[in-house]
Amino acid sequence: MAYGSDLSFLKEKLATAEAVTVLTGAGISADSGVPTFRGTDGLWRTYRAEDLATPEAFERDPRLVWEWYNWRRELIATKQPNAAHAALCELERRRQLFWLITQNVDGLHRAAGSRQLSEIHGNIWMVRCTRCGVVEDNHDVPIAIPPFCHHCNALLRPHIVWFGEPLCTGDLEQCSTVLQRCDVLLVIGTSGTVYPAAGFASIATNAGAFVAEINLDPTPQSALVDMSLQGRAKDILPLLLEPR
Ligand code: BJW
Ligand code: ZN
Repeated sequence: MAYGSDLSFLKEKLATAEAVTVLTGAGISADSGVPTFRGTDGLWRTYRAEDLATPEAFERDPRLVWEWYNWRRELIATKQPNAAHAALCELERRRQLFWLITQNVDGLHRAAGSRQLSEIHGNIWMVRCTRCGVVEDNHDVPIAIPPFCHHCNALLRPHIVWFGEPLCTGDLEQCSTVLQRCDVLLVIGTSGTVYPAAGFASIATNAGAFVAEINLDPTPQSALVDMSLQGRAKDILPLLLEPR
């Protein structure tokens, strides 16, 4: 059997777990054709994070930052959720206590039907006013560059958490609750290098959860988790749902 006894062990853990929490990163959407950040074809190979994904970059050149986000919106608009996104919806459907924490801004978990989730780095399909703070859905592709607020006419920004910006307090509280409470944490397709999410696996471990990582490659987290399954998220996650 592919992935051997580890897979059946994890299935057993999931079957007996009362609460399941999942943390996802760019790797789960890689299977849908959305570029990751740090891989061989990753976005940060071509673009410098500090030129684009920081509040300073936006202050310096909002048009440049919006052009990059518009390009990513155009790309993501052509992509669909894959079997891994679908498997997480099914896991949510089967469980009373389930929570999905995603670092992804592409909205593919929502598109797949996940509802019990926190998008801790925001969502590329939402905009926020730099003056009045209103947050709105915006699916325009292309988006007007730069876009302005319909309420107060100030510049709009992507509703995304950039480097050096704090995550939303409500999201952090929810993450803390579901990491402390879970019996199993699945960490899927993340390089585990961006904080605070990079610290989530150890919070769950310290609280006594069984932590399993699913990733194409080993990561800095591999040594601290209870199990590392190496492979594509879209191949492994559906296997977890098969009958034991
Ligand atoms: C597959 C696969 C397949 C591929 N199947 N797997 C030093 C300097 C400056 C800052 C810091 C610093 N030290 C610490 C910081 C803080 C900083 C940070 O952590 N930086 C590190 C890089 C060092 N963090 C922050 O700034 C955060 N805020 C914060 O800490 O606030 C504190 C504060 C408190 C009070 C007041 C003020 C501040 C915010 C971080 C926000 C990060 N946002 C980004 C960019 C969003 C922009 C956008 O998307 O447009 O979010 S960074 C980028 O990385 C993006 C991702 O969500 C995030 C995580 O990346 P992820 O998902 O792990 O992707 P990859 O590409 O790294 O990995 C993909 C993985 O998938 C790989 O492992 C592959 O092997 C795998 N894979 N195919 C399975 N098919
Ligand atoms: Zn406004």
